[in-house]
Amino acid sequence: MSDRKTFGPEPALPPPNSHAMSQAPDTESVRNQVDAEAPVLWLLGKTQSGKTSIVAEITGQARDEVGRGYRPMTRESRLYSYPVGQPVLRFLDTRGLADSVDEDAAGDLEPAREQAHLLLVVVRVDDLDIGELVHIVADTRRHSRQLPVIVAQSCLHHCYGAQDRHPQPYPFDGSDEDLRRAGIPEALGRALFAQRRMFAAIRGESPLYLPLDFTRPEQGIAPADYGAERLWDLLDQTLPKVADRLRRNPSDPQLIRTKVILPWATAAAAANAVPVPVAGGLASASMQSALVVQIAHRLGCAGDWRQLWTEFIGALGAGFFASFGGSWLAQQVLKLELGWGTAVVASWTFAVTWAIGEAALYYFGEKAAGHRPEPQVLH
Ligand SMILES: Nc1nc2c(ncn2[C@@H]2O[C@H](COP(=O)(O)OP(=O)(O)OP(=O)(O)O)[C@@H](O)[C@H]2O)c(=O)[nH]1
Ligand SMILES: [Mg+2]
Repeated sequence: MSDRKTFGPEPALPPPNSHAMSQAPDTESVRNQVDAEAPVLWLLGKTQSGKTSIVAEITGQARDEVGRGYRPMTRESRLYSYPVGQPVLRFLDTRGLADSVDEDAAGDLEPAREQAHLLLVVVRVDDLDIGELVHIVADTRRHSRQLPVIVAQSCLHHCYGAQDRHPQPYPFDGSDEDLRRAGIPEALGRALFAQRRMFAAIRGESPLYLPLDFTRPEQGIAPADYGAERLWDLLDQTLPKVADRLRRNPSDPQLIRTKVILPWATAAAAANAVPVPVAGGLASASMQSALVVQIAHRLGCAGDWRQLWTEFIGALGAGFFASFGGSWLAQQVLKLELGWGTAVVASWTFAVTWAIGEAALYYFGEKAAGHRPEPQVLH
């Protein structure tokens, strides 16, 4: 491993005047050695397929590097250590392959191959023009027979109709059954299958498949980290020693706000989906019920959809809507420092959906902690 080439931005030596310079040299060399031993996850895919979005989702780094369209974003390979300072895993984000043969990106392949302990191939689920990519994966496997390969099939909603939403709970396990899961649009099943068939000829163990949709909150496709749990499970499976030490707490309230409440509130506002308790009745499939049930599950409260929603609405009561005011809302959203969203965020449906999310966070958070939620806090 010592002759492996390395990429930026992790400097091999500390910058002048840094705190690290003042440490004893042997401490520093031990640290460098630990850094160098953390396994490398190599992200490979065409440009704008979602590689950097995966790094950002797991590490919280590289958010500024996520692209906004079809322009190639990541211009050179970068190695991200995670967690910073005491890395147990490193992400090698390589330049995206262009649609036409790309000499420059090809130059990155050899050093990446030498470094990788796990290959994560990223393909947009509706892209079948992936012959060159499959060829590179096959070639890599010829060199490293044992290298585990995960194929992330991203941007699932590209195969959805206007009314379709992500099936919940996440139904995919990477087997052929994925192609006919209840609740998935037929077009998605066909696309998943067509891509997997292209990877089937690769030598050695079959790749592990991971359908996912990592969106920016303002896209309003909820949840914004669809498939993240499955990604963690696959890391557990392929890198069992490190995954345990990496997993972020899925019940962290701030994470729930950005990954669950914000996208659902945006989606509800865009569809002008009036909350069911206001419209009257207890329909089982409103956007707000999906939001509440997801929060309950994330916080570790078991129960089926109807049971959790009914319980929550009962606890909320009419007083919630009677006393609802919007002034706190702007503060909550501003706290997230998203720097976007005006019209949608200002709408009443957004505000009330957000408030329902906050209430669910409190209610199920208290329950999960073994406390009795206080009704007056909800009103
Ligand atoms: N809907 C959806 N959008 C995604 C997904 N992954 C990435 N995107 C979006 O696609 C665009 C490109 O994402 P990046 O993560 O920058 O893609 P990349 O593969 O790193 O791109 P390059 O650096 O150009 O090679 C961004 O607008 C992302 O928000 C996904 O799973 N679903
Ligand atoms: Mg990128």
